Amino acid sequence: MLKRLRPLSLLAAVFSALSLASSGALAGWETNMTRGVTEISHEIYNLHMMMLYIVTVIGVLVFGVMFWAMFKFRKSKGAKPATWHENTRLEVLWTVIPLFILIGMAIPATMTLAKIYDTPDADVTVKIDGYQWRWQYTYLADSPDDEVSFFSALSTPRFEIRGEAEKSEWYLLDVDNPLVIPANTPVKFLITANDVIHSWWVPDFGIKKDAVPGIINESHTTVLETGTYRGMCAELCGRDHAYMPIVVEVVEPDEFEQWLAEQRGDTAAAGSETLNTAGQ
Ligand SMILES: [Cu+2]
Repeated sequence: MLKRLRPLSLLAAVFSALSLASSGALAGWETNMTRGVTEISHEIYNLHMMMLYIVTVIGVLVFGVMFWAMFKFRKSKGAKPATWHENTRLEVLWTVIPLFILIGMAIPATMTLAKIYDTPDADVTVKIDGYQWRWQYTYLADSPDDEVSFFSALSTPRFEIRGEAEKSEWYLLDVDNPLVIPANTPVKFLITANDVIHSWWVPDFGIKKDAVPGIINESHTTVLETGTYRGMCAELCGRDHAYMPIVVEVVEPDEFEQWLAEQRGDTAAAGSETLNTAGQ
């Protein structure tokens, strides 16, 4: 009786741990990838979950059969090894079934990948330049005079990094000038670098694109929700690689237009000032 109870109580312990995890008591765990805020990030997330379920079922089945066989046909119970060789039907089955599973996984994965690489027309185009160790954002316009360009650098104070003060909420994840883009609007990114290879990574958008000197990589996004999203350089790019975060403010389209007009005004004012000083 006792012998039968032991595996049962073990099972009960596993189930209570699982229910604890799902009840939210371990909500801080957050081991899964983010669902994100764009159509593509949702697709990537769903794809990831589908794969996870498939491999979980396969794992449980394979290990289940393996442990069941090891337990049931153990030597101490007097099990005798079978002597048969080659079973064509079995071999065809264990080739064909995984083949169909792989095809079933490859089709949706390829479709999502094609969507990631397809760059449709966009209302806003931003050129992203990676520098050691900051980002430059340039809003491209038909006329160069209307272009808006600025640098975005880490704003976490040095004394927080040196441990001389308590670390703020967005320690190493805050910048002086965030990238601003409109919500529910197609935005295209032209990603490149000025010195070494960087990588522009914002998990909530499902974007991680290498910024390579001399090459322009394209990416696009349509963010569905306004808010502040954070990322970081994802390619080891030198001493301060860990100190070049990305902050993107996603705002309503009219708010964005207003912001861009203000930036243009600033750029124009700064331009005329330089002209004036040059004339004097
Ligand atoms: Cu970098």
